[in-house]
Amino acid sequence: METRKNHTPRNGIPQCGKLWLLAACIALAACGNRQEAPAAGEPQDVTVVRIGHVAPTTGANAHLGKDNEYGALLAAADLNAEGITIGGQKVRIELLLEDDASDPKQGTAVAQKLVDAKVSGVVGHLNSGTSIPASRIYHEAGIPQITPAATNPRLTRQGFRTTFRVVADDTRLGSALGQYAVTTLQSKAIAVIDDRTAYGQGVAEEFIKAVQQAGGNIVAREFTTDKAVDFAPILTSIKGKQPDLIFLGGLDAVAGPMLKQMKALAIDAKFMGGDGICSSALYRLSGNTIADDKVFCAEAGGVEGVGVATLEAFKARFRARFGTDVQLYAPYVYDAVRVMVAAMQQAGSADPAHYLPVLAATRDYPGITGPISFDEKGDLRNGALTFKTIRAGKLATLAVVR
Ligand code: ABU
Repeated sequence: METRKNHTPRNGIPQCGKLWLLAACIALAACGNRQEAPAAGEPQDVTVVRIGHVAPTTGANAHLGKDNEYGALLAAADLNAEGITIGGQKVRIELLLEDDASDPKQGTAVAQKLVDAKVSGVVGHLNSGTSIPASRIYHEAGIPQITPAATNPRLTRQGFRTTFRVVADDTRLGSALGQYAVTTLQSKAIAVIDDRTAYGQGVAEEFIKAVQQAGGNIVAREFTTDKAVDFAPILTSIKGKQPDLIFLGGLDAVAGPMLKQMKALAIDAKFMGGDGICSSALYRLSGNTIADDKVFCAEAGGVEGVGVATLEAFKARFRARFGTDVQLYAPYVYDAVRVMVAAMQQAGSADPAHYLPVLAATRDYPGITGPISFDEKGDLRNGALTFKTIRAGKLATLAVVR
């Protein structure tokens, strides 16, 4: 156990020097201490700080969820290898990994589980549809939550001081993609499909607004679900409207099969989506059917200049460690864990009450995904968007915009 004295210092660790206080200290630790005793065999002067991580590691989005989990594991491994201290105490970061299966009910259940486990903070969730309901639970418990992926604007517009996001939101994403479709890709007749999730519906609506403002025409509006596998009826209907571009509000697990079925139906339109389709897995999920410069998407972040080499070095390290490429959000997860721990270090405490204001005041934290500053809502200030296409089966960067 850590050295204990008869007061609770700013770092939130109850410390006891007198035996008669031990019972009270143990009770206090159970109630509010966010740092745990070292594991068996671990040096006794190390305290454990627990951070929750949530993503869908089962179901259709499991490949994205595992990617996130690996990003968190790499951040924790790096921090532990660096031998960090918080409030002058040696610390080991321990992750509590949870699976929400992209399901809002499971999302709130695991959020409550992490609150009950008294984690110091949570990185996640991946989906807007799980992040939004879970954010209330973290807010009520006063526990900071940083999403590395959920882009629905509502998430950070609930007045919760505990909610943070290290990517751009769908207002920016949908709007930039709508303009890009009309002005850069010169699309005139555009069909829009969304999967009725918080993300898919939101990004599609922002996209439509921007297309119409830029003078493009929406010639078809269709809906599917994030569980659907047969898109032939809506694609057949869309084909009759002869669009030159089809936009999907949804994730790569829907986009991949949809692209395959577009090919089968001889639909030659370009295909566009938000960050949710902008993954290394999309080509595989499409049955390797994507021709060069036919699919366009935007990652809700990005780096330029020297930042590109830093990010590429991370991706190489990730590949060497996990034997797989970064799929999409792992670098943002890595940054989310590290920026949270940096706030704890600066505050000298892993107690949310102490480090939350420091986290909120983060300015220009040097992340591998670019500088991180939060605005008053907990959103990333001045984040980039990276427009990408697929060439020779791989994502290729077209432009980074701010
Ligand atoms: N940002 C796309 C994937 C996650 C989500 O917002 O649901």
